Amino acid sequence: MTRVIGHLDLDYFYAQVEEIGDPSVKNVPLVVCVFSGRTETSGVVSTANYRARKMGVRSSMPIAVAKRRLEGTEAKFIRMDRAKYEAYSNQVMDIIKEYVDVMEQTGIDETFFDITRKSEEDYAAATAMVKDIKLTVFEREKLTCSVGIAPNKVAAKLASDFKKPDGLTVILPENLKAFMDPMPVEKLYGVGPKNTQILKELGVMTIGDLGRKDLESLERVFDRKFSVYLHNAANGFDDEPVVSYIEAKQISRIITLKQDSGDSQAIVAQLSPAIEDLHRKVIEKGVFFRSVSVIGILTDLSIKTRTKTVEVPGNDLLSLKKAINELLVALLGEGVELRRVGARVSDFSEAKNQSFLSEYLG
Ligand code: DGT
Ligand code: CA
Ligand code: CA
Repeated sequence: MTRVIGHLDLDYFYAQVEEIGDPSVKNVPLVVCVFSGRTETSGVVSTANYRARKMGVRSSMPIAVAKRRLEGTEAKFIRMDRAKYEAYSNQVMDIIKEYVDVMEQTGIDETFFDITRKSEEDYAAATAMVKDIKLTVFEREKLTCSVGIAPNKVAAKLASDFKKPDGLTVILPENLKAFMDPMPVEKLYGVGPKNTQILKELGVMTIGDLGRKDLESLERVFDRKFSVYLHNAANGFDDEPVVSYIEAKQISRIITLKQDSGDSQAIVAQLSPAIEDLHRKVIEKGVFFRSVSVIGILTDLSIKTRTKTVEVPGNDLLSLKKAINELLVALLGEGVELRRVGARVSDFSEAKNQSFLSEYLG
């Protein structure tokens, strides 16, 4: 079977949403800022439109630096409004869901999807389907995105990043190696800055270089599982299924950590916005949940889950955070490092008596 896997990423997402709200900013450099509040310019750039990027503005750059680069222009600096972007994100994800067999959302503005069955394994049909998805997202939400289609997730992710903005890159199975080989090795999914450094010291610059390394020499520097993953992925073999974390009977959010970590406090700090987002969804759906889970994706890409179930269903944010913290500490107690981490609630019942809230998971 040849799989047909897609990866979709919305273009300059937060800034694009801001352009919808105020079309007058479309023709000027636009910077979405996370103000820390200390002084008028303290804080960092969340993202910027392409006009601002052309002048050297980048995500996570200090706002003061961005201001200097955009001096003398009519640049606009806007405060980040995450709730607004989440609303757009949810709308877009709902559109994609209508088209695909399975969807795995991996961030506020990106998702994997599997359309093997819907396209009957035909890349021409798949391409037409994705064009339709892009058109519908644009017509309904006025947002552009970039999409990659390929026989596996690793390649689909590379493909969505290949042409931006408003790109569509289709990698046919027979072109997979030719497409991947010249790419810088750090673009390969799962290869973070630390591993890139190690690989470069081995003389591995491109994915092609990595594919030519034999397994034994990789195993000298990485553990077996990760070595096998690297070797296979670089040669175009990746069986990782598209897994829907968000099924009808559960709600979940998953994030990729800024760097691999085994420190529960550092992880919770990064996971918090996702937990709050998940909680908003719970309230929106009007459900109580009985089970809370933490999903950890380890550095070797294996998955560990911890679940806590209680008698009395609830939907209280503080208790939810407390439960996730406990589960995470238990999971990390085994001495593992996480690459990605997620939170999930399940076992739903209809929300009714709000007085249960404070007791939940207490
Ligand atoms: P793209 O995909 O290259 O057209 O540009 P974006 O802006 O969509 O970049 P992406 O996909 O990496 O990130 C999606 C959103 O996440 C982005 O619009 C703003 C937010 N974001 C990305 N990087 C940072 C960061 O370093 N700090 C903060 N606060 N937000 C970020
Ligand atoms: Ca994006
Ligand atoms: Ca993204």
